[in-house]
Amino acid sequence: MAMLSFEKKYRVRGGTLIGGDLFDFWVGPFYVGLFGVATMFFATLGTALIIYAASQGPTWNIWQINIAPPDLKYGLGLAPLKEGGFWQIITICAIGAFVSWMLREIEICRKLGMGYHVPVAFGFAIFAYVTLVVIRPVLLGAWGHGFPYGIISHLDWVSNVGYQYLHFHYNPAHMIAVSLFFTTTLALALHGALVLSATNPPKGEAVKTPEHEDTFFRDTIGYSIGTLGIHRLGLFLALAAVFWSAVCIVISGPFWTRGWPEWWNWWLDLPIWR
Ligand code: 07D
Ligand code: 07D
Ligand code: U10
Repeated sequence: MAMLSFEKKYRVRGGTLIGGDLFDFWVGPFYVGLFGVATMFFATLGTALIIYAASQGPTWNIWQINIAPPDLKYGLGLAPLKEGGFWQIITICAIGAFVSWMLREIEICRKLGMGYHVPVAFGFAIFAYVTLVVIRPVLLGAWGHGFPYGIISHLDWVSNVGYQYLHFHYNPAHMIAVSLFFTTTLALALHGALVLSATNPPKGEAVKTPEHEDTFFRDTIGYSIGTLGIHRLGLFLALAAVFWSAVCIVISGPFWTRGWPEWWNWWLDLPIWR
């Protein structure tokens, strides 16, 4: 079906989660929906607050703008605007915008009669962000444990928190997450390369079939996961990478307060060595 007639067929009302027909329409290519309006509301307010908070700071240098969370002394309470309050409201706006975006994706999936894989995947990214700015700070008892909003300052936070545990590479969940991220890029490179090699031949040559793709990997490594399987694997690898990232940071502090190299002493302490 050509895209234009397809659009006529599916661009009908229905499939919304709440609100019935309210905002159930398109603006140009964008589906709006109640959650599109909610996304716009939170994103606009959040961005305006970032710009206003930046105007109260010492610099307009895009790399150096820094909107810091409250001092630890405020614990889990509200802070004055210029002492972390902006960060707190911006965090609420960010979560509001991300969750609304995910719900809008769900409505679009429902309209199209598709699975919810994309919103579920985005949910994992939101979960990692919420782990950093809500779950871990709450477990540690202060919003001040969230990361600051700034391009360079958030890198400083990652480095400082890493060294707080002496050597973050020794965090076992970080190892799993890093390996999964590396595996994700390997899988995407193999998949992209394989599909292009089969479906984008030089002019005049025939496009090859999935059997060619299967056979390539059977001849090379003895097994092919298949054309559907590689997409399942890719999604699994990426989501697992983000999940283990959330684990690696949430255990740092709330569940392990010493250096990560020391965690490995359990190996030296095994009774079999005694
Ligand atoms: C390519 C999709 C497009 C998205 C883009 C990001 C903004 C921020 C805000 C001026 C892959 C848009 C950026 C809206 C502008 C202001 C106030 C996605 C693509 C292009 N980081 N991080 C970056 C965020 C965290 C880390 C770049 C966000 C954690 C390291 C960009 C979050 C930790 C490095 C950025 C977030 C961490 C970066 C490129 C949220 C652990 C880099 C991102 C909401 C996860 C790299 C200068 C990219 C860099 C980088 C955005 C969280 C670590 C500015 C929005 C706290 C080590 N991060 N980050 O391409 O060059 O993502 O930094 O959680 O080296 Mg970060
Ligand atoms: C949080 C992003 C969520 C994004 C959302 C969407 C917008 C809209 C709009 C473009 C999780 C935002 C959207 C804003 C934009 C438009 C239009 C993703 C998030 C919701 N590390 N480390 C990780 C590596 C070291 C440390 C994760 C490698 C050092 C700390 C990953 C190395 C020390 C933390 C990872 C390395 C250290 C991490 C990040 C190598 C520092 C974390 C990925 C090769 C001295 C963070 C949950 C991630 C984490 C994290 C990789 C080194 C410290 C596994 C490869 C040794 C403190 N590191 N790291 O989580 O787990 O993505 O966060 O050396 O907190 Mg590490
Ligand atoms: C994949 C694939 C595949 C494909 C694919 C893809 C994966 C099978 C078939 C897709 C992949 C690609 C295209 C490759 C490139 C992608 C990446 C590298 C990923 C990163 C992407 C980007 C960096 C792009 C990011 C762009 C974004 C997020 C778009 C930004 C959009 C907007 C700002 C508009 C969003 C719309 C919303 C929220 C709703 C609609 C709203 C409007 C149109 C505006 C009008 C507003 C209203 C009506 C509401 C009014 C607002 C109110 C009341 C609030 C006001 C509040 C105030 C405070 C003022 O596998 O193969 O091929 O293609």
